[in-house]
Amino acid sequence: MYKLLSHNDLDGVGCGILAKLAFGDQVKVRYNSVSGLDREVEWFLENDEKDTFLFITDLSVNEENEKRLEEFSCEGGKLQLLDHHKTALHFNNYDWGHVVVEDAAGKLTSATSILYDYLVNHLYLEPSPAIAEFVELVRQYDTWEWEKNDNQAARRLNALFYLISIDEFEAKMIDRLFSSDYFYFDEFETKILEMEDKKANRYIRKKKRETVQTYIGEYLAGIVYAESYHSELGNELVKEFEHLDFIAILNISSKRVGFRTIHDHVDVSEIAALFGGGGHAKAAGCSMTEDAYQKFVADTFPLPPLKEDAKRNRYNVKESDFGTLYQNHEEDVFLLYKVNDDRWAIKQNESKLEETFSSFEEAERFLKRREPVWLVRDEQFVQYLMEQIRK
Ligand SMILES: [Mn+2]
Repeated sequence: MYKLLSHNDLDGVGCGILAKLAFGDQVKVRYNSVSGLDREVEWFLENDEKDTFLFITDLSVNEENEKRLEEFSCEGGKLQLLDHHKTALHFNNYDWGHVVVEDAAGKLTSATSILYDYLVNHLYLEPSPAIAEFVELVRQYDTWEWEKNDNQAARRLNALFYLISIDEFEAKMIDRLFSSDYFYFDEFETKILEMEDKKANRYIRKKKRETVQTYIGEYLAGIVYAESYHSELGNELVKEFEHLDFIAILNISSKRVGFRTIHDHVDVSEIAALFGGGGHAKAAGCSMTEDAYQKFVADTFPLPPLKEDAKRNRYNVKESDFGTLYQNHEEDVFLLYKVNDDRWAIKQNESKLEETFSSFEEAERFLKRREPVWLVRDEQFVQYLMEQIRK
């Protein structure tokens, strides 16, 4: 018999699917959270048959279980830990540990891709184009390579994983990988994925209209409350409001804050660290401490939301010869216009601001960082120009 203990995300369940393709009903699979694995390992060591071959994938055990597993191995127990997290590299010191972060070709690995290679090399599993494609989608999702490659199939595979139960997902994938020459989404899945995309887009459009801006230290942040679609929402907001240094997504019910940026001058893991959190340079998070609550929630509560720039204008467009018109919540209007070949200026209502700028972008950035302003619609722009002529 075989037993596989794996993570309960797409990559972890990808491992379970491969194990079932290889070993059929000879393998028992259990999916765990990061914190739940150690209990399962203890249960295995105390209760399972001594000749059961244990696989641990996409997760690693604590120090105590590390020792107990080494004892188990020395006493003739069969086990294999396969992982791709940097923090697990020390398991390579054991005969039963195999941790690879990057493969020989320099590609980032996932637990599913490592287990696939392992099963094929040990002749437990016949390789096939359908399985290889599935493994590659999981790998791209888990390593975030899908974003760079705009691999929508990888994104959709993960979305499907969360739309149906793990049991259903497993059964569908096993059946498909077993019987098909290539990987595909069936008609029903395509339909629910389309609906899910539409729902996400509606949610994100609504959230764009609820974002406020404020300074957090020296950085200008966009702040929004959201419980779902965090990564898609973060991506959309950083693109829509380019003048912001980063986006903070507040989840009040889980008392978490997520940070996202695309700008190289900001490292959001440093911002998260100010509130006891951490992460990567472009995406990070922290718990909602009292300090974070004060800055992100209490202090920003009275602020009016940002408005999106008018999108379908023909006349009031950036760098127009007549100038470009913006407005704030107090109904002040701002005309951004070219003074001469290389200077740009801003007129607030009837008075010109002192500052001048070397480019349109610089002037717009200055304006948008000072307070929420948005590009007004054509009708308002034309009316404004007519009034100016009358004067
Ligand atoms: Mn993984």
